[in-house]
Amino acid sequence: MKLEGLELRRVSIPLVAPFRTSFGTETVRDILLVRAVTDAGEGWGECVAPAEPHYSSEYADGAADVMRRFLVPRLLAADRLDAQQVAPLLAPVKGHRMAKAALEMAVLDAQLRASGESFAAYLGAARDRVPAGVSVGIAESVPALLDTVAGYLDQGYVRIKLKIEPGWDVAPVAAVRQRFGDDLALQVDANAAYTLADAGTLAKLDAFDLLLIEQPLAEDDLREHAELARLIRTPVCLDESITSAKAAADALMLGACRIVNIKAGRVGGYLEARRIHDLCRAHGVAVWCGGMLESGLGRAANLALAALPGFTLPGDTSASDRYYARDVTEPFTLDDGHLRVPDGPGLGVTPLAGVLDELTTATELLPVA
Ligand code: OSB
Ligand code: MG
Repeated sequence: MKLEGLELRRVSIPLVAPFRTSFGTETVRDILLVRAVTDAGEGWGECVAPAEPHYSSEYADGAADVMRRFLVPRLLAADRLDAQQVAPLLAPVKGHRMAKAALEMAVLDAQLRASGESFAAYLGAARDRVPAGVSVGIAESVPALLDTVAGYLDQGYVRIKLKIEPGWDVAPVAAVRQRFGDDLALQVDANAAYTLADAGTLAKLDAFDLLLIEQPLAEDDLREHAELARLIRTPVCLDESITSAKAAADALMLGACRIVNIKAGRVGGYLEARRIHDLCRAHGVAVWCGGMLESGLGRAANLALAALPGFTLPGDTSASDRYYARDVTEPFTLDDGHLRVPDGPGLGVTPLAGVLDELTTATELLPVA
């Protein structure tokens, strides 16, 4: 395949409700989409970098900038290109994994659309539907949280994840456990809001039989996570800290986590995500598919990844209407607590031209003529 052009497209999609985490509140997703134009057809990628650098150092404008200046020119210079070559070609540029992941995704989509193979088949999916969990933001009050969780359970979600932060942890978790019972699959995500000095508070969560606690400490606190893991019974799961297969291997060997959240964007792409899956599976470590409030394009790829055999816990792979009233693709819907894994060529979904244009705030085609 020859890459002939790369379109950067910003879309702005209002969330159905504000999403509050320990690092901030989002009311709209300002997403950077990329479209690879090749001699074999086009392909779509979605950059998960949020508008502001609070979850991680990357942010959407920064991702667009590094693509434009450094990444896309390297891909355009290649005579022939396939998805496997994207990461090696971009390796001289340090970091910027979310930007690199989006480009690799677009090239892989173009390649698979051309060959007629689905993301799921290419990655090695073992099933055609995956269980849907839902990530519930920090609420105004405990009664409001209970209402929100009740609504999701009515819709059929099979696992609830509560966002926590200092001051919003033991009480909301206790209330949800009390109201919905011991059978509810329940976990929490701190987005790095605690320090080791909070181990006493976090140990109080042991009483609620949580599936896991996600990223309690800072991204670079691997050693501290290992120490915390010895002080609490709830299994520690890492999200922000797992930036590559190497980081995952380090975390497992250090005892920093027993479970891994895999997000392809955070680790530089779906190929690296699959390597983390393979590593964890070989070590008997459970993984699950995280999310970054993706549009239908990123969601399609996440569902393919979540269908791999090592994804033994439900992911943050929720239905489109949990996020958006109007998505750029046909919406993904819940069916008995599950989402269908797309099986068409490439991502198996395509942007709806009219809706995409209405949601688009800027486009730019590289190289500039
Ligand atoms: O930490 O998993 C996270 C959303 C944006 C950034 C970080 C995270 C999240 C979520 C929601 O928890 C996941 C989703 O439903 O897409
Ligand atoms: Mg997380």
